[in-house]
Amino acid sequence: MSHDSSKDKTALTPHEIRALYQERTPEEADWLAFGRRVSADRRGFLKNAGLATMGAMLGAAIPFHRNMPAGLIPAAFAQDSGADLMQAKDGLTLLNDRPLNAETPAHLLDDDITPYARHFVRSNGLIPQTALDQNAENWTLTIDGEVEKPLKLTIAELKNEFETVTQQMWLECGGNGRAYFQPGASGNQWSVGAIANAEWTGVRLKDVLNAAGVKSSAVYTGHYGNDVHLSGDPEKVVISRGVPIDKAMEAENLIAWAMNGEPVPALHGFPLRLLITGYPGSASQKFLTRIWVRDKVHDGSKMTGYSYRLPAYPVAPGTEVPESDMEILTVMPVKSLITFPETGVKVPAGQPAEVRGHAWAGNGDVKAMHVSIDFGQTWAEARLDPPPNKYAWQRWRADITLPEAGYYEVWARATDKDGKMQPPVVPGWNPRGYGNNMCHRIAVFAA
Ligand SMILES: Nc1nc2c(c(=O)[nH]1)N[C@H]1C(S)=C(S)[C@@H](COP(=O)(O)O)O[C@H]1N2
Ligand SMILES: [Mo]
Repeated sequence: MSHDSSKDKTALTPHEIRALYQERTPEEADWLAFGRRVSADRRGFLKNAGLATMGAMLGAAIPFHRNMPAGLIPAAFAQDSGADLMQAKDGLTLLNDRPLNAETPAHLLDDDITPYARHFVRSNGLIPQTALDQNAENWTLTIDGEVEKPLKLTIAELKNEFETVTQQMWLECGGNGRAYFQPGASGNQWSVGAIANAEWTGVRLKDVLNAAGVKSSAVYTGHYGNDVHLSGDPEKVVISRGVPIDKAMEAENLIAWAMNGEPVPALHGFPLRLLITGYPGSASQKFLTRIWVRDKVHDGSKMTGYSYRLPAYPVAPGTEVPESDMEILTVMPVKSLITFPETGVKVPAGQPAEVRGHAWAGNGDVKAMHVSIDFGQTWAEARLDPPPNKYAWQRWRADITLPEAGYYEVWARATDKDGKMQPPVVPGWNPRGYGNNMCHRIAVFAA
């Protein structure tokens, strides 16, 4: 394809535009894509035909075009809508397409190992070009900061120099259940489906940190990826969270290159992603490029303010909590899902019917599982399998018999190893709607 003809400029697709900016200097790409010339002060004013070209492609005039720096790909072109990537997903509910966020209805999460097609997607920025192109050729992971020997590892070195581990790991967004808070909280309105349990392959985070030699001054990790900020500004960090160093050194955390036996898909962090167990999903950096070992609590993007933070004390719904009273959300609370049957199902009255799902807890194992068919008046113990490995979710099953025709609800309640249970109502209101672990319930009609 030739980009040199001025006639067919409007024919460039967003993909072709991105390719130009990858292959050429920003100035060349500006000129080739839009006829934009760099002015003497290098701010690259768009003029005449170039401005008209970009405006035509955007479908709108650009009032502040004089402020657009050279080499800035308009964010509107910086990524395809994502619809193409979502086509391989099966039955997910799209909450936002820019950034791409989609959750999975509970009844589609019945598999023990969540297939790619049903794994929720949570993006804070745009999927990086390297992931879209499945290009891991020059990928490196840097470990630096409070370490004896900073490392810069290729994926081949990770694979060759450390023991490979494959294990199931659940991953839940800290905002899962946000939709049920009253008053509501801003952000993606996740209902129950920002949870999944895939099988991940990689190396232990602990082994890599030990190879770098963690200094006694280490306090926290800070994670970085190469995804693109929604503004398109390469200087802005999309999200950079971290965990206390003791948590980071837990044996089950992984730096993974494969999910369910395939290279980590673009939507889930190609080519490398971190998996921190038991913490909100935001600690599990996708598109992982760097782990900065800090001598203080990490203060990266979305570590501070109200992001992924809870009030240090219980507050009444709607309270304005001062920022200084907010604490980092760490261990995720105990929780469960009913994945079979689907809500609204009809079952015969007076006959046993199977109900089943999964249970998980941020502090490790789930100890017990109960179900109720009478709005929480009585609870019957369900059969609960041990996890195949620590921090995989656990299968539970129960047989229920609905005594006569009518409307029932099945409620499910998990109890963790410390005896903490899921509440029947939304717990702990907080300004941004994190950590809702209320019992999952489904409607069942007996006939
Ligand atoms: N680089 C990067 N890593 C990230 C995110 C992101 O936007 N960018 N989102 C985080 C959040 S908030 C969650 S819940 C999980 C979601 O992982 P998934 O999209 O693979 O389900 O990734 C985390 N890691
Ligand atoms: Mo999240």
